[in-house]
Amino acid sequence: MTDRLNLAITCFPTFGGSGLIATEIGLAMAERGHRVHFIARDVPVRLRGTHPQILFHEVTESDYPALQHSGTYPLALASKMIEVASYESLDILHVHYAVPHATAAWMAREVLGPKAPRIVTTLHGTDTTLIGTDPSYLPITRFSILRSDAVTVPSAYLRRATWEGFGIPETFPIEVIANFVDTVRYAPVRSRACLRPIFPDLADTEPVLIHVSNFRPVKRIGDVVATFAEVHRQRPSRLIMIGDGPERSPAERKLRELGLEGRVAFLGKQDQFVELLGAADVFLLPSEQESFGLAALEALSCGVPVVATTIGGIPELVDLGETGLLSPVGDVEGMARHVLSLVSDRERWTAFSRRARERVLERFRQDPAIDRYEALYRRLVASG
Ligand code: GMT
Repeated sequence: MTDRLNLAITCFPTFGGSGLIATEIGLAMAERGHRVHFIARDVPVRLRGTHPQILFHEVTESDYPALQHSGTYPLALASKMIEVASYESLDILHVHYAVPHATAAWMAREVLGPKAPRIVTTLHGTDTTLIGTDPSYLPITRFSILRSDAVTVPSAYLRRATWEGFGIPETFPIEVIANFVDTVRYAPVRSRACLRPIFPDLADTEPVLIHVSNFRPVKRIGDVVATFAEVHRQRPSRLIMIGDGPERSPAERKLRELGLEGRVAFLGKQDQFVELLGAADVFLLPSEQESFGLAALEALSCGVPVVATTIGGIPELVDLGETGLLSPVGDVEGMARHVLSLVSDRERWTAFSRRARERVLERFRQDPAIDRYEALYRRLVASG
């Protein structure tokens, strides 16, 4: 076993939490001297700068008319994995998402035979709780999980959901490695200066709520709007919406109907929003499902309390009554009450904010998580 690992990472290159975590793992491994190959459709959004230890391999699909709409991405990806693994003697292929990435990795391994790298699959939730348990994908998702050399998940909730949702025995090892955050970049700053260009008439006393997501139905954007409307009815407030997706237009329409458009800023997809996050008073996440809630972790790291739903992995991230407040899915009034209880009591808010930062430093720092991934890679390579 050489000291330097030759690692390939496959993820979706978009703003989704899975792609962000995969990219940070790759960047951190390169910093530790390993050689890192990203095999993806496009350069991942957070793959910033150039690094001599990082190489990018683009997956390109055929545009041959007969193949259109036939879902050739997994095949093109598997072919690229085979190519990279043969040319570069990969030790590890770390894929994020069971379907189709772990499936493509399995196909590549079948072709490569004994020279194949070890496959690590990280499940993120969307791939299993939302897509993978759909009967049209269940057998192949289950198979791809079981054929991985190691499987990791970001929360104990997702481990249980995977065992139960796929009928996998609990003796099948799934390692929980919680998602992490760069606590230097995501640090409490609390300057409202960055809010002025967005809300020029913002009063110092007005609370600012923030929501960050992909605006998919699972995020219940309607509940973000309804919670904000109720908070604003009782105390004039502002809302910043970061991200984009199918639920954005209905939300903008609803806010116009309510006459609240001047109170809410839709900023679309943004990568650098840490200042805004730090300037906000409460992070709102009323999701129906969330294996972890990475954006909420980033908020906590900036010392911003979270008001969210009691689902999935959120209770593992938010300490109820200490760093945030949780309600059942759809309980808009409860969430509005929680927001008001924080923004109307400065002492309480400050205690939540201080503890949020402390808990993140205790449990969700990047280095210990990267240590665990590195140890896992080394264990797999050693067991050979
Ligand atoms: O739902 C999202 O925010 C996107 C999505 C993804 O697949 O990229 O997120 C999933 O993975 C994130 C990173 O592990 C988690 O923080 C999210 O909770 C998870 N989403 C769901 O479980 C619905």
